Amino acid sequence: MESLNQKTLASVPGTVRVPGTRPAKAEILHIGAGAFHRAHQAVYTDDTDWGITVAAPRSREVIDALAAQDGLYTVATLGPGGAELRVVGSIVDTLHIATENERALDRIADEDTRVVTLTVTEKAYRDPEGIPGLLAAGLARRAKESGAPLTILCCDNLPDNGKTTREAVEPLLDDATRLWAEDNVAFPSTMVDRIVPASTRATYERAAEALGFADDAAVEAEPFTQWVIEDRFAGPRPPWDATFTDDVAGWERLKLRTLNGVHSTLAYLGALAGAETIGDALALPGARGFAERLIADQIAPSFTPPDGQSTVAYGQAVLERFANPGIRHRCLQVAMDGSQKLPQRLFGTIADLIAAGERVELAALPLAAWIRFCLGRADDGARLPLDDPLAAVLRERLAAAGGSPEALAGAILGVRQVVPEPVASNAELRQATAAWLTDLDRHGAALTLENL
Ligand code: CS2
Repeated sequence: MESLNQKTLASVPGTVRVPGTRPAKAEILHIGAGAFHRAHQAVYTDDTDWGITVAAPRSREVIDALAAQDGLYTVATLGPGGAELRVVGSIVDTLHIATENERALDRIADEDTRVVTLTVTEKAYRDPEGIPGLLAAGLARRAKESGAPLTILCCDNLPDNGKTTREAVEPLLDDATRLWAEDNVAFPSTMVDRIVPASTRATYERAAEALGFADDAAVEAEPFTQWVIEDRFAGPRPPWDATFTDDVAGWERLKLRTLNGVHSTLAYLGALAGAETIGDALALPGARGFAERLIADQIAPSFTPPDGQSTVAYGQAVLERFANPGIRHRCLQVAMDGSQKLPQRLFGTIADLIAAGERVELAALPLAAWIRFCLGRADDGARLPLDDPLAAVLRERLAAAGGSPEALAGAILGVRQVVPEPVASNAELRQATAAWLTDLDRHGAALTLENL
């Protein structure tokens, strides 16, 4: 089968939306070629006349597929009425950082580059040799060459993600670049939202069938999409149809604690119970009721949502999105990197509940489910992969704790890089976690949920 590309685009059937005039250059350098970028920022950009160079840090599979297709690929939106397909044309160039480091630095320095966007996962900001180092070296070159202002926009699910990015990059700058950056580089915070499962064979087959051409970079996503951006750009702002605001922190907290918090909760409980997807986990008897209680009794009282928002109503909408039968988001995909995700998804909630003198018993169940997940066996004895940068630390601590639930809870609560005070030393939380661990061990996750 011939591939989708600029030439074959003209023969794509009218049922698939196609881009008009493609952008002539890339004002945006995006780092991280994952499915999320292709279904989120690249789609927002496709509705403008700006273009993107997409850079992959390591794996070159996606950018090679994109390059062979002149940057074109399909997004399938999977709603209740079936799939709606659209070819996206905003990506005009690709770059492989591992083998083209110089070109990557040139692109950061290039005055035509106005914005650098990032989807590199939570853990990438902790590795000074990785993306922060690249950004710092690129900024040094930019400061020396054009000196043109630049916005660096983190689109990863971290709280205060602009500040997190700035704090990862700033210490790596030499004095002259730091001085220049103070006035010329902005790190706005953002809240990004769209459920985008990893592409599977079904994704590629659906795209090929609709297009009549092969598409090795196709992605699929839910209909919902949202982007809230702190309105603090250095230099021009892309004309994205996003919400620009002065206060993005409230939106980040609402999304991280509610959507992502419940996502991780369902991922661990679901994986233990043998559910394949988040939708399957939510359909377990008792799971939806538990998710609703977790939102109403623990997540909602932990913070004040942005003006006009209700955490409970937002949570209900999130659960509807999780139940979308078109979206097959695997529990194991959401479960990965728990040590990097749970601080902002769960421990922040627990810390604020403790500070407010509230009970934390229900919030201890997702923690217990994560601990049991880290032990590596589902309830039916099947092996569960621990895909986490701290896997070795977590395993070692659990092994040293022996089998008692109290000791297991204490072992994980004691991981300083992950669990903040006062969460780590809270006796009620530790006891509740141990009690849930006992339940999970005796009855399994499915029955624990059903018995709630
Ligand atoms: C998910 C997110 O994989 C995960 O950890 O919780 O990718 C989630 O789907 C997105 O944040 C939704 O916007």
